Amino acid sequence: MKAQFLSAAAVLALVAFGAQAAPAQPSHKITWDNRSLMIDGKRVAIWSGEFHPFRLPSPDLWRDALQKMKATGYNAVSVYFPWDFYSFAQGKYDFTGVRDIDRLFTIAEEEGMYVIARPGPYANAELTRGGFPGWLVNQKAKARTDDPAYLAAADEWLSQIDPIIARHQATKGGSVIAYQIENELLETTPSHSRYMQHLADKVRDDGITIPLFSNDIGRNGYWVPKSSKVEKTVPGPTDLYAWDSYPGGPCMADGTPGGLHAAPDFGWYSQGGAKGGSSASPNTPGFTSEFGGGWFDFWGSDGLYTCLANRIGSGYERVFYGTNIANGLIIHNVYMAVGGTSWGWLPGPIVFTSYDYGAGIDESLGLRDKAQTMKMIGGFIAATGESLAGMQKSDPVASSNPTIKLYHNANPDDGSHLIVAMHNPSSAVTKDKFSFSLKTRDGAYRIPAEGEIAVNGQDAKMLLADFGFLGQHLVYATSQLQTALKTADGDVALFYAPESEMGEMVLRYASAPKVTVLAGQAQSQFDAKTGDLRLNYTHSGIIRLRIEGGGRAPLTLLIATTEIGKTFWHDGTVLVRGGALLRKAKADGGVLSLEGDNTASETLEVWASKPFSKLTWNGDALTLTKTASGSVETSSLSAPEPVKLPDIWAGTWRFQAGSPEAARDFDDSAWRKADSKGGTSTVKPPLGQPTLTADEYGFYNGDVWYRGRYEGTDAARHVDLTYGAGGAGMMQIWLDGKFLGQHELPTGADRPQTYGTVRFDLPEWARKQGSHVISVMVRNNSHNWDLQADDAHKEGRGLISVALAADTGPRAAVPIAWKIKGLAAPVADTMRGPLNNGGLDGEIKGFHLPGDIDTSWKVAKPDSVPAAPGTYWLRSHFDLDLPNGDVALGLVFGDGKTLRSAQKYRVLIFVNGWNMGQYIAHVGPQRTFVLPQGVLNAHGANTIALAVTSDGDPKNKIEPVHLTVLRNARGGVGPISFSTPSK
Ligand code: IPT
Repeated sequence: MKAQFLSAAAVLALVAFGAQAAPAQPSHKITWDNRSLMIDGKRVAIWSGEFHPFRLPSPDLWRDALQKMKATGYNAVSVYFPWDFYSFAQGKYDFTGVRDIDRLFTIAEEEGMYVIARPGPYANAELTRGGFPGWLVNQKAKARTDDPAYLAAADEWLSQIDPIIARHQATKGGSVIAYQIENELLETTPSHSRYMQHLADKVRDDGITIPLFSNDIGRNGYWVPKSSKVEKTVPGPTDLYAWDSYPGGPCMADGTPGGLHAAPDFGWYSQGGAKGGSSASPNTPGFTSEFGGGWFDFWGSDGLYTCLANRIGSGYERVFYGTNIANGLIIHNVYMAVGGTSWGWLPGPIVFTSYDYGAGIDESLGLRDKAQTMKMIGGFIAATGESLAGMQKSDPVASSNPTIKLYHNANPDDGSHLIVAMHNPSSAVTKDKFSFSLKTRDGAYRIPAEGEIAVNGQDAKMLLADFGFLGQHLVYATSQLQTALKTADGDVALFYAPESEMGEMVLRYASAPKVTVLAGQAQSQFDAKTGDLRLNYTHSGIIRLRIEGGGRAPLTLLIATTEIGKTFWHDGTVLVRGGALLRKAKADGGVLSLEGDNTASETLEVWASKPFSKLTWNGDALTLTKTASGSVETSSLSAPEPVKLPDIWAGTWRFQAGSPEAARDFDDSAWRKADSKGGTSTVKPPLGQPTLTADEYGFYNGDVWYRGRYEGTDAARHVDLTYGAGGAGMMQIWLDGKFLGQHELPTGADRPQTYGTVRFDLPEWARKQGSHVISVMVRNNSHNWDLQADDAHKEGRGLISVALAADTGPRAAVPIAWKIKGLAAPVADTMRGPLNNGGLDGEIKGFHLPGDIDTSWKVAKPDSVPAAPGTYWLRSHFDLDLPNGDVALGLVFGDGKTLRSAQKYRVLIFVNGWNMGQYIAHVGPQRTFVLPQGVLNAHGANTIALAVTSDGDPKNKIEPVHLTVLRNARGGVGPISFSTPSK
């Protein structure tokens, strides 16, 4: 029933549940049953979060992201590898710099994180073409089928990426534990089945020996392992069955939260019958390969990320992820754990630049409150380890109050019990109290013996019974376990519950132990008959107890409020209260070196598994005072130094016009003729017209220009255009150098229009005989993704059709001879890659790059530059000298608050040559653009170049821009290399 995989991983088996180093071992196995994965026979819960390195063009910060994930409770990271990010052209791939995924895997290994690899070939992920490379759009073969041409292309990609994954898989000493083939393939015809089989065969041929799975688009029972043999499911070439779900409830377009949803039972407690969940694949562990950790936001919304971060926030995490844990979904990936930036032309047509996602770790890599909650849930998972991963559904346990439902699981191997308590339905937010009766090996109990347990608001509780930890034995507790640590001075355990709730905890001893209340208030009583020591207390601050004797190692119990629990950091070797982040702890010869971040001058309280007499924080020695709790209190940490930012708006700006292609006599002799009759676009020109779409000519990303010549005729009174431009895309048109106008695709819905039709009237003189030139610029806001597997990514971009028309009657069959210009693939900029630029004149000339290209440009006040329709460029240079640490900056347009401006214009933002996004003033909602260090030179010169596009009306001038500090913490991941060459 289960496959076995040999591996040579050394560190892997332990990274999840503690950082004790182990000797390297020659080989490891990944196995599984219907409860969990096992690594070397040891059960593990895979508590994973999604992170997109391609959405963070600063590889040194990948380590920052992974350290923050680990510190907030994750033991695994799931990563898409979008094909187009790595493919410059057919047959041409690059894995250097921001595409150096070998480095990503190495960082994951060094940081002790398991990896789930998702190389597609299809990704989705709100990316242009769902991650398909531009050149694939020109393939006639239907994508994601077994058409040989498509399979050959997919194989080309897998041949590139698989060897990198293969050498980092757990079975070869790396940390990659699972491999996803395809993504959400909802077509299940024989052709699609053969395609899936082909992928699996290819991946195995490439030396991948870790378990394979796919990501079912919901719990449909698609692509379940063939051995499952469950009726109505679709078998696939998989080892594990996995699916995604986003059940959290929406935020409305106006930024207010929609109604609360109840958490669905997707596993052991599902009423779903044959299909789905564990029942669809009875021999494999519950596995959700994407479970909502936020959602994306769209052009023209009212700005949803703050709402999403709260709606899919701490309460949601406890209720929904708690329900998942109760349901046995023990391979669990939160999408997204870390927000990102869809820089350049990465974003799919719906989304704007920020892919913050309302994630726990925001786009700038700051920790939201919900990340602190994840730290507590992850701490629970780490502390319960094999017990939790070995649980099964157990007998129903009745709640004394029907407004509360209880899930009851138990581990048949070690006898431990898990009760997950929440409202019934779980969408309720009332305050309810309950008790329950439970029989364990320790006896039969009414829990709690005194009073009741509360669930207040959107919350859930994961409670343990008959649970052994360290050398202690927990009979039960109504407070939740956050972490436990063995120290030289005895054991330490941290429990929590919301402020002012009653708590009860029973521990088992051979004889009466001595109980000392060190801080706060708690009552204890010992029952000599059972050996039960019962503690009763009300959660307030931190209650500290020291329990000695009774046949066990001394135990320091810390019982905190939930809010105070969030201030603790733990990594299996230390427990630290205070600080903004704990990155690393190293104990060596009595010196404990801590690395982490702090945003203020504060003290730390520290417990450690190894004795120490000296303690450093980021290398600074601190003085220590012993406490009665077996910890030390440190002297104050140094506060971060203030960040001094230049006022870039007040700096020197230089100006250059940027739409020379509009001029009647512009020399387009080097442009390609657009006269193809073929093409793969799903939208076609009328019969007789040439194919104008940009892909047909090898221009896949960004802006594209057309020039068409025709002979004047009285019938040419209007020009009708159909163009494809993605969400919030636009076009501008000139006749003989005169601006006729522009058109923008409507926005404000999360399924925007991606192509449109528009008519412009032609001036009187255009009807005159003689040659006329139409110039058109199309701002291509990317290709559709292919979620439905219907080749939607092939919908054409650029011009689709153009016809001259008379006032009435049929369109004039006036031939137009077209030429086209974009940025041809493969791009010359191999550092920034194929998605950084389009075909603006300034992009081709390098106006966006750092260096001194602008020395001959006119100095201008940026908001008073000569107004002309089209695009103009503004450039400025500024120096930075940021304090070392975790310092994140953003670029803000206007006041940073107004959702949409009265001014109508859009800007491509280039920082040191990197296209860090698109600002559309009147569409919104994004006004602050995250600029990571690495793209920014934190200690030296920086160049900003703005390509501003408008109709030239002076009232549509650019708003002031300024830099802003998004976060300033002392500490950080270390120096971030700035490797942009000066040109
Ligand atoms: C699912 C995709 O697998 C993922 O790539 C991403 O698009 C995500 O959702 C949404 O952010 S799509 C599914 C919700 C239909």
